[in-house]
Amino acid sequence: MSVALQSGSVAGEAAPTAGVASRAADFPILSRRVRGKRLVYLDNAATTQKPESVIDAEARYYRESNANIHRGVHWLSQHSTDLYEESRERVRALLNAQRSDEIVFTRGTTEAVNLVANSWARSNLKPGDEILVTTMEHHSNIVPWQLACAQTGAVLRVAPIGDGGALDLDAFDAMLGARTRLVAVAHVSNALGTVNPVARLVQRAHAVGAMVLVDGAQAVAHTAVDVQSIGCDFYAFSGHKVYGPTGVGALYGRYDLLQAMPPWQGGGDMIRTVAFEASTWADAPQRFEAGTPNIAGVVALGAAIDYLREVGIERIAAHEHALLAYGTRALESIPGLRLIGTAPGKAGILSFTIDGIHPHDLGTILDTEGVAIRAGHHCTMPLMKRFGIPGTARASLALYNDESDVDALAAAIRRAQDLFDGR
Ligand code: 7TS
Repeated sequence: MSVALQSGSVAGEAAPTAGVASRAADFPILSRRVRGKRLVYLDNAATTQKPESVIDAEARYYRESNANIHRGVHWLSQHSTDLYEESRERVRALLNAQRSDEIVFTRGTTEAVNLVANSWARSNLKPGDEILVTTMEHHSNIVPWQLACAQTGAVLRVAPIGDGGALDLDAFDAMLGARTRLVAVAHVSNALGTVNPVARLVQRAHAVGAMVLVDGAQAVAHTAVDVQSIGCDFYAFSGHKVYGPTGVGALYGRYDLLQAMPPWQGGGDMIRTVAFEASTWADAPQRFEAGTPNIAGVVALGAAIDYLREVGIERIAAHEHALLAYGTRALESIPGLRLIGTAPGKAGILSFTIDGIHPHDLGTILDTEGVAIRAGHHCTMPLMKRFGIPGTARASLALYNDESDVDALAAAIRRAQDLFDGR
């Protein structure tokens, strides 16, 4: 993958994003071939590839540092605990949380949302209370709330979106009221790329006394996140979408809230005392980290955060925005292609349908060309219903993509169209 230079740069002056895509060299998998072709990896919203430094960190942990944490008196256990807790501090810094004990390690975004649904929602909601989500939510920010509603008698409400895929802010405001106890909203939509104005939504929600959980799964690798300036009560993300390993992620929660919440899973490490009569709980965040966690994953997530900061999140964002503009122009020039999700300021996601070709067929044909995209409902079935379609084809960008990847995508789509025309 060549270095993508941005148009508009002054001669002799490096464009702010120059060199970002050249970091593709840091990702071993990107040099492999797939089906005899160069791998063009455009499924980054599903999971990102991992740089050598992250792969190394996980392997090095097992080679040099492996021991269980928080309970050992021996040196290795203390060392392992230090590495684990250093990653908590890295996540704190990444999200600009006030304190590291506002960071709970989880298996990922899904588990983080389930934690809040099982702990906060089950202990705070009563019949008639409302949880407000939006039409564009991922299933993992819908189903846990449906379960919590079934358990508490609370009601799930849904703020609509416009045809371009932007949240209808007036409708959102109108749906907030004295019954609204929680707003759960994506920072960035995985199927549309829409970036929600989360700070504004938080302001309005707080004005009626509602808590706000932001699903940051698609945001953290693509934009700087500051939970203090957003003002949210909870923020969730997954390690594997930020160049880190699978099976690890984090929940940010305001400390006073976490400290007032009951545990949702019991076991070792989350207790203060255990007796058969009654047990007492550790403080947050340990209260929510029952059992041996994914220690190696947490350590490698720390390495992924180091990597993000080294490349520079602002540079990554600028690079992806420029590439999105390039990709939008390339796809718009293809006859019969309809972009789904055209909200202003959207993130690096190109979701589309093609007249006469089912998204799954398109995905399969593109795969034969080495172009990896995703096809289907993207775990947003209600959103697909809103657009009256079964699914889309989706190309999603990361820091290592460049114009040659987008060109390969466009060329492969045109070849698929030729194939279908010639049936
Ligand atoms: N929220 C959003 C907005 C997501 O995009 C995803 C995963 C999740 C939550 C769940 O994250 P997990 O790491 O806990 O699974 N999105 C996708 C996707 O778009 N394609 O595959 C997974």
